[in-house]
Amino acid sequence: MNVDKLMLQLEQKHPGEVEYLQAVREVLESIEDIYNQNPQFEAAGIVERIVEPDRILTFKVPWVGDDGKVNVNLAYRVQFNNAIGPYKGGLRFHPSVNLSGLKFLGFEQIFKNSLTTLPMGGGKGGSDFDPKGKSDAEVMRFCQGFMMELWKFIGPETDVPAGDIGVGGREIGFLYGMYRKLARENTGILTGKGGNWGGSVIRPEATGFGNVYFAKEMLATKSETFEGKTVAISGFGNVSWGAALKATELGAKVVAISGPDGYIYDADGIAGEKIDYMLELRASNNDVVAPYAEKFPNAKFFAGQKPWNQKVDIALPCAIQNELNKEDAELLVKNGCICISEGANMPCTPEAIEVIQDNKLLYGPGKAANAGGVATSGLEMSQNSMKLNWSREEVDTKLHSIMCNIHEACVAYGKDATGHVDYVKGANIAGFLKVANAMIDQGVI
Ligand code: NDP
Ligand code: 2IT
Repeated sequence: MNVDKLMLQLEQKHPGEVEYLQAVREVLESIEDIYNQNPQFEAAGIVERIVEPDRILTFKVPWVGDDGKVNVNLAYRVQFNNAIGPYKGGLRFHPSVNLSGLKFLGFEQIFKNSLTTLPMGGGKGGSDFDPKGKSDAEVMRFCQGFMMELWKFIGPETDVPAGDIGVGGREIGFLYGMYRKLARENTGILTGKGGNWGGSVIRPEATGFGNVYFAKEMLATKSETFEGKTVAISGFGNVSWGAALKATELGAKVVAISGPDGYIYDADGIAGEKIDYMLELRASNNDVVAPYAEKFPNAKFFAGQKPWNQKVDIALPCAIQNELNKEDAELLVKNGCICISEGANMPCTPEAIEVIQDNKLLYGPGKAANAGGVATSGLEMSQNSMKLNWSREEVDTKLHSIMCNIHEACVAYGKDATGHVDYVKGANIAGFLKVANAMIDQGVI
């Protein structure tokens, strides 16, 4: 394999799909050596096959607003690779959703899901529908319209969607209700379900908890812990909420959290009732963080800024792709940050990653560090298959051990002669090998 040549061909085939091409290049660069040392991969055309999705479903979702007007949104499901299990990955409802974004997310999901050691292939879907500012009834009608089309293409052994940005418990409920009606079945076709209709405990917290568990393992390689450390987190969504809870529990102080309007800095730490207040703000359907500084006057609000210009020990980007750029990385390094662990998918730009790695910070890439969410989805699927529910302690113990195993896999494939661990390389190689070997075992299909 020649990465530059392959990338040139892909750029010609998929012009303008910037995020997808970015995600593919990173993986190919990591696996290049191991790929070329093992000619069976080239012989089976693994790279040419793995970079293209098995299929992409595109459909429209017409729905009626509360004002009686008809709206039409575009929707997709990218079924990327199912060599090791049913397609698995979230649904994103956000105005920025387009095919390039979903292809990058579906591609990353192949390797992330492989790293969890659970039998899940890679997929992703979503729509440019914006749940923000919509009434519950509007969200329900949209979700019902979305599922009216998608239900034919998913199933517990075929494709199992879940949440992502803009898709949480409420949306999963509306989607599940429509599936159940159309298919006349109660099966585990979605994860992130409610606790009394097939959901798993810990799934809401799992991505954030898992991210902190992964960072804890990285810190331990330097004989460090979360105890007494300061933490900055971006986004105030599902992932950042779980990360803030767990980091606080482990003795760290979360001093900055951002929303789309800017970030708040609270030297006293954002914990307890303050996290509850953040949840209230989020439930307001605006996702703003500014009012926090009015309620807790020791805190300061920085309009339109990112939390990466604060001096912190640990940074957890948990909002969206390409949100932490080269300048942000330089600031974090300059201010003495020792660890960056990605709760979001691909939040650091390639230039930022270069700065972070050149300065040898502990850096956990999303496909390893945020795999706790989908891992717990896998545990939800197991419970659905058995028609049993595990306790909170059982699920959390399994999640913790999966995150430790992912960390070990990254170390196994990412450690160099000096003892430094390149977690990007480690995660990409470990995730790739399992899927590639499965594809070889199963022939050219
Ligand atoms: P949520 O919808 O719960 O929250 C995301 C929040 O981040 C929204 O409030 C959004 O606001 C805000 N946001 C968007 N862009 C920015 C920005 N540039 N700066 C600050 N805030 C911003 O999504 P999740 O928490 O579920 O997802 C967050 C990230 O984690 C995504 O990258 C997702 O792919 C990833 N992830 C999620 C998993 C899960 O289980 N949910 C699992 C693994 C990864 P707005 O709507 O205004 O843009
Ligand atoms: O990016 C992700 O891993 C998710 N949004 C969770 C996917 C899942 O199927 O739980």
